[in-house]
Amino acid sequence: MPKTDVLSTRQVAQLLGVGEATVKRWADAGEIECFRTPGGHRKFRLRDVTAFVQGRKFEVQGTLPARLSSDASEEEGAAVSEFETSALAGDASGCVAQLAAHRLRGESLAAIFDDVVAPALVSIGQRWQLASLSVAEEHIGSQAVIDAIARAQPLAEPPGEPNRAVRGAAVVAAVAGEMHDIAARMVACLLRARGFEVLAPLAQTPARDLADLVLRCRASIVALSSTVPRDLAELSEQVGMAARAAGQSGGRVVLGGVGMANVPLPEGAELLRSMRDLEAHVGGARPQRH
Ligand code: B12
Repeated sequence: MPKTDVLSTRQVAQLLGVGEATVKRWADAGEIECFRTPGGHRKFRLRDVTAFVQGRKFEVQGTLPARLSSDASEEEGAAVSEFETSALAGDASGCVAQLAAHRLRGESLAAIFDDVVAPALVSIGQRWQLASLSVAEEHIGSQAVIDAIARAQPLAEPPGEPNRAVRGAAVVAAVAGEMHDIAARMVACLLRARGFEVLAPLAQTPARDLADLVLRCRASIVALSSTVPRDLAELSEQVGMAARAAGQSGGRVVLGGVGMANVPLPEGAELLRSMRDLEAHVGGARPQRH
């Protein structure tokens, strides 16, 4: 089994939203499988954690969620609607369990974000637009997704070791006026897992503040998101400021989201379409420690 499928007690605790002492108690009681390192630390296989999450403790209904696969769109649709159902029930634990199960099948978290989480949110948005969901229901769904992304951090990280940032700082934000920050949260999660020290002001970050932050932390990467189309001149100015600030410390800017589609790209900026593109951009392999 690849090492990336082994989690520490801390990571399992984060994943399940409980304290480390609780995880240790469950492990010692045999409720969740674990093994010990030569140093005596408990380690957990992702599949055992998933089995536990899907078991009685978190009351996730049914078996593993539908499989993700590019040539099985029907199953992919089922995976999306299962995720959407859990989100709309406010069941962040159920969402996490599904993310864990897809990871368990070997999907990257980036791919799961692109193929399951984002489409589930689009569907929620469509239902809200058609008034088949109330604003309150939409808010419950998006909040469950936000909670699940936070708790999914261990699924993104190469597990089993403490995360020591060695690739410099990353600033992750949604552009000025943009309240949609779920894509930015996904980006933050993935960059953190790749060894960046992430500063994430997220929603509605004013252009000037963003540029100051980029300069102050000498960001090596700045990720900006715009979920909805907005004033192109303002957007272009904001992206330009971020690119100039990043350029001063040799950093680069990556942009994403439908709202960024037509923005002119300054030097040092690149438009990415997806979380998969982001993974490819920053490289899958974790850097060497020193
Ligand atoms: C959740 C949600 C909200 C939440 C946001 C909560 C939050 N913290 O983010 C709340 C309730 C606050 C909200 C508010 C509003 N919303 Co809203 N919202 C949504 C919803 C359902 C999901 C948005 C989302 O998170 N999508 C998931 C992300 C991950 O998807 P994505 O942005 O496409 O990102 C993918 C790629 O583009 C890429 N990507 C994106 N950014 C980046 C960045 C980088 C660096 C990289 C590498 C990749 C990348 O990767 C992602 C994964 O594949 C959408 C539905 C939809 N179709 O998206 C409506 C939607 C976006 N909202 C809409 C509207 C109208 C509004 C409001 C104006 C409603 C109102 N009247 O108040 C306000 C706008 C507030 C503002 N000023 O921004 C409309 C926008 C229509 C339009 N095109 O103009 C939508 C489309 C709903 C609809 N069907 O009508 N919303």
